[in-house]
Amino acid sequence: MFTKAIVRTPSKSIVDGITSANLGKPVYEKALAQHADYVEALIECGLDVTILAAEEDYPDACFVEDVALMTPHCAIITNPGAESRKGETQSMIATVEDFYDRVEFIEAPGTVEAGDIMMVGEHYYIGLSDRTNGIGAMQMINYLEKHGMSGSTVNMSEMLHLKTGLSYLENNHLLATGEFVSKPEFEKYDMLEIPSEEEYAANSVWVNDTVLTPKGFPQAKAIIEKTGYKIREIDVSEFQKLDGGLSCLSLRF
Ligand code: CIR
Repeated sequence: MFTKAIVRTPSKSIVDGITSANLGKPVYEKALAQHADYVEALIECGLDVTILAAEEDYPDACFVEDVALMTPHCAIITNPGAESRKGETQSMIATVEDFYDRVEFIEAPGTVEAGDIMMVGEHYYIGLSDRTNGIGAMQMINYLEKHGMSGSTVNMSEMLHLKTGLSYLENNHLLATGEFVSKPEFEKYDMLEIPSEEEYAANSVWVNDTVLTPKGFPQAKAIIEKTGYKIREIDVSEFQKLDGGLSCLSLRF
């Protein structure tokens, strides 16, 4: 069960966020409205939501998931691989310290963006992406082990982050698309394969037996419905324009 979440209000500078999508620039006012509905959905799931102020200097700062890993035993502040995102950690430190006594830090030359980290119970899968390197992943695994958990790396080559194409929905359910469908390390899970035309919805989020999923992906919705969870759709089109999925918009713990 999660009890809390941290989000950050999108800034006007969101129009300058990093993107590889060819979907145009996000519309600030629409992003704000969609973000408010996202917060509402987290509240509906029973979470206390801390809403951090927008940071104009960091266009991607609303994607808070990438700058910290919140575990039941400690928090780890990351060192984002994207140059323009490194400074996002500064203001997150104080917030995380409000909730955790034990806070660890990924140090250069290690880089980690926590969108590359998928929690399955006490084990954490860490994708080796363009944003998360081997040194960062090893630091992360050392911290996890220090605090009684475990981690392992996953090679990947197609997606931005591990959770761009993979979401653990508890009870052994694993939502997957693209390169992750055939990875041997995920064979033990009940794989719910999302077809490539709806791959964006492979980034969905389990929150206390509700699955938050992006609006507009009917095949994915039908697949997730098979798990028996309640589904809450959220329109996140403006964040999709920046390669951001549902999970990226919050830290849940
Ligand atoms: C970026 O490229 O860093 C942002 N535009 C999107 C980050 C999405 N975060 C995530 O998948 N965890």
